[in-house]
Amino acid sequence: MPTRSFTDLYVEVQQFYARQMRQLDERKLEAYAETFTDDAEFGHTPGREPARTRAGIVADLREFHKKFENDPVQRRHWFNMIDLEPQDDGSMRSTCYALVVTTRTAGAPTIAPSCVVNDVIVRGEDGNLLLKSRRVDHDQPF
Ligand code: SDN
Repeated sequence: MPTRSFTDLYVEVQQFYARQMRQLDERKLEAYAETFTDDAEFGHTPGREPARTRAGIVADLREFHKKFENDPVQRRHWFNMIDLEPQDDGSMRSTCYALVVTTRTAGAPTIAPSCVVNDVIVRGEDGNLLLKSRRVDHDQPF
């Protein structure tokens, strides 16, 4: 197993997030769910039961996106301020900021919600990074 510097890990996590969030924003929900472990837990909205397992994540995101069926929007999740804390067991805690930018055909883009993302990142058997859990906290309570 090659040893990785913190810089290597940090860049790897940035690339992981860039690919992952583009998959979500392009509504490639199966591909997005594949970036989680199969027993993962994912909560994106306070007060809503977190989704569990990859299949559960796909079903939950399908349900969530129904509200845009008659409202074609482009959503983009912008990640920044990634604070990475490697753990003794080889996992990593990652805390970062996320802004959701929504663009419609007319009008100015809206920026909401403003979130803090709490991830636990592990390495899968093939060596790729996977999320064991993701909890998204929103700055503005509903
Ligand atoms: O995957 C994420 C999300 C996310 O999936 C979100 C969803 O709706 C589906 C990573 C980082 C941040 C987020 C944030 C959200 C926001 C959430 C609620 C909403 O947009 O109204």
